[in-house]
Amino acid sequence: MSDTRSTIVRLLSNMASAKEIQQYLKRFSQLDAARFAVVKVGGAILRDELEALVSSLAFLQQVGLTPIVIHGAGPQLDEEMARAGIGKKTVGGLRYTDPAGLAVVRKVMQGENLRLVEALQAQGVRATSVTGGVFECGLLGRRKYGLVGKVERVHTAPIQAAIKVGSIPVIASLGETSGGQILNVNADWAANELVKTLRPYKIVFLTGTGGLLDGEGRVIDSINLSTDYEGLMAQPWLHSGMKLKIQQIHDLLMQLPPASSVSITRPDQLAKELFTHRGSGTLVRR
Ligand code: X2W
Repeated sequence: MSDTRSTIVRLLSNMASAKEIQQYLKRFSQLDAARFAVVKVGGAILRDELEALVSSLAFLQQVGLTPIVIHGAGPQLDEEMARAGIGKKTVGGLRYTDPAGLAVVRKVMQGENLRLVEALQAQGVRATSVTGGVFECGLLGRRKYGLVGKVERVHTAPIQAAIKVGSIPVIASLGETSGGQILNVNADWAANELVKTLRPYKIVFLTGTGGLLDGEGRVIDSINLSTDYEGLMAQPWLHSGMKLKIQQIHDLLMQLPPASSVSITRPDQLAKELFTHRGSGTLVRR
């Protein structure tokens, strides 16, 4: 069975009616093409779930939609740096990046970007590699973080050019200063800046966990920030990575129109998230 058909069958077996799917399709196809969705893909997904990711993105292109993909490469960087004998140091969840580390970041980011683009193209999906020219950055703090960027401006021209020809832009989280110095940018931060500039209808973070997890490791269905945020942040079981993630989503949503929401799900659940009322993973609203 083709990837598209198997995706549709999976969708239907997840109890979405054709009518429901059509409703969403109609809504999405009426949007300006660049405002459909920003999909952030963590490095772990590229490593472990590339096939599911590719078939979900292929499906979207087959129904005429063009998501904007932004990816990281965290685990791959850990591995490659260890191999190069560069110790890992993080400051507040960000990787301290010295010049030797930056060389690894550039190589690995470009490699992972190309791997995804080639995997998409091998399935007949039009995809464009974007590894520079989008995130104009300043240094976050040279002494504290090294060559880590803080996004100051997002240049959308390379993204718009891809979308115009129906090609999925696949963007690496690399930044550069106005003087041309390449910088390491946290992929969640890069995704957030992209979202603030493009203001898409859907914001999706694809993670291996398939959502935000509660104290027992179960996926939390939905979080309403206006009622749940303070209580959630005070939970002893909420580990620091998750806390940072929720904080970032909170800050992002506060800068977007009130109806905006963020979904966190798995790549094989992307279509279900986009085309069904029930969605999948965790839905965060403000
Ligand atoms: C990140 C960029 C990669 C990333 C890093 O070096 O790990 C900083 O921390 P994931 O897979 O989406 O976590 N940059 C400055 O964010 O990848």
